[in-house]
Amino acid sequence: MARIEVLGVPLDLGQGRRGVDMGPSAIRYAGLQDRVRALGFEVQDLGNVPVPEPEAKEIQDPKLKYLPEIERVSEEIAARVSEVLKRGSMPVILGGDHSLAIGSLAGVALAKARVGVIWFDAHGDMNTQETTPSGNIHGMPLAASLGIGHPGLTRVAGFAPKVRPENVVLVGARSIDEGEARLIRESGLRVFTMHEIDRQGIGAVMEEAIRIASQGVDGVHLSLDLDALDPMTAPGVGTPVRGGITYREGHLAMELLAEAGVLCSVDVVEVNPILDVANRTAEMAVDLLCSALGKKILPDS
Ligand code: 6HN
Ligand code: MN
Ligand code: MN
Ligand code: MN
Repeated sequence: MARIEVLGVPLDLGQGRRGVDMGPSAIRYAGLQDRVRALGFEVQDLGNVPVPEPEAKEIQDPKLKYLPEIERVSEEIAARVSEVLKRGSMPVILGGDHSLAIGSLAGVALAKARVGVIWFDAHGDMNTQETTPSGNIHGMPLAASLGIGHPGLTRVAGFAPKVRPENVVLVGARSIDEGEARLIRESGLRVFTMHEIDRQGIGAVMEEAIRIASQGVDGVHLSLDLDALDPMTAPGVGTPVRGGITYREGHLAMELLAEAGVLCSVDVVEVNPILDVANRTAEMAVDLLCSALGKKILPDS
């Protein structure tokens, strides 16, 4: 029986709004463990990685806010995630802001020779200290994983890059900063914006996304930023952008991923219960995760 190990990362240093550090609790409160067990998985919760409070720290570089703290947390996440994979379990990392993906992908890349990535997001997360409009590191994790940006972020776990652009797909984008648009074009990763989803449909987009991410790899990492979804469905996020993926598109996307049988690890990030309506976003996160893990409306047996 397949085993899932859950790791919470109450990280809010990568962005400016408090509350996303409560994401792991909110997702657990939404019934994560029972819901995943009901699918037939063995589930172990490893608890949370320790994360410093922003009030106890000072910002040193306004273009890379809380860089030393995020580096340290990333190293810890990387070590923990690679251990989970080496035990033969699937890590599910609960955020926390999206900067935690620097560490989680580093951990996956430590354990696997070659990994593909499907990055669900309203944003590009392809900024660097040179292009960032905010100085928030949660706008940089995809760039960092591709080896672009500050060495403190790109060289987590002692090596770079973690993934090759030909195996990276960004799905759901609709808010890309000027500088990161240039980096996206130069890096050569594949982007399916909301425009492509509207034109081709989420089914066709996901089939192509899965094909690209899984070509020649030992596993595909899903980095699920809840702001990829429309704010009507997932209001509890720090950087909402209207015009996003619907409830049904989100589920179909996850179901196709489950059918492909390529997933090795998952991040669920940017859930902010303080900004939410009655924990709706964490519940959506658990619903989507269950679909990604194979939940069907009408089970086979
Ligand atoms: N996220 N592009 C904006 C920035 O500040 O760099 C927003 C980033 C949002 C990141 O949602 O994970
Ligand atoms: Mn905190
Ligand atoms: Mn993101
Ligand atoms: Mn985002």
